[in-house]
Amino acid sequence: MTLKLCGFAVSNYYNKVKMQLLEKGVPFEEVLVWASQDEGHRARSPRGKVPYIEVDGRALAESSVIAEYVEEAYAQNPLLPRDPFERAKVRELVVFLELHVELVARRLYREAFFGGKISDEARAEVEKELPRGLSALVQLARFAPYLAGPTLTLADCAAAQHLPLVTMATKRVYGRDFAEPYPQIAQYVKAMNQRPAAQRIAADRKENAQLYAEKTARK
Ligand SMILES: N[C@@H](CCC(=O)N[C@@H](CS)C(=O)NCC(=O)O)C(=O)O
Repeated sequence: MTLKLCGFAVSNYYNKVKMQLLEKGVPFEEVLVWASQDEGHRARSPRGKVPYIEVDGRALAESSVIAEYVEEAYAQNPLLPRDPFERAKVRELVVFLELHVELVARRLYREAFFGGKISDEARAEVEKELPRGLSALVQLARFAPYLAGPTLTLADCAAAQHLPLVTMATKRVYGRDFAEPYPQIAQYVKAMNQRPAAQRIAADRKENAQLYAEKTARK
């Protein structure tokens, strides 16, 4: 049965899983589902978030858990190295990206992308914490040419979605790109954007952005 990827194409977490599926060549069907607290949605994704996947009528939430499932269920084009320590190094990158980069930068999104305003306190905290997260990431990343070394891994599927938003959000909120001290980040994002998987994701995101804007305006 075809794996169903549920969510919407503007979501970077959704696109992280989508990139993995495309890069591995796993057949999947996309199902448009908005994040919501509806009971039906929460029955599949308990915090009302996206993405989740459906396999044989069973649901699985949390992008990192989904990513691990996909690696185990589909052996082709592996995105985790064989060596246990190297596998753990890829997971370390994914965790740093999520905890110390995405979740910090995310506090800016309301002001950067949704016409809201963030508190002075949040603004100051992100200004302190995000450079630390980026510096930690750059310390771990190899950019050779991929994040974990010579081959594409799950860390790239995450980074290709998370890193561009750091640049966009910090430029909008602070008027400067917090990733600028690390030119390797911009170079890497540019190279990742050339990949056919990334190009499809960008085209789908653009198409979904209109619908998403209409939906947000109706709220
Ligand atoms: N930890 C979750 C985060 C997913 C997430 O935050 N998704 C966003 C869309 S990018 C969402 O559903 N937001 C709606 C909400 O938080 O209510 C994962 O890795 O899947």
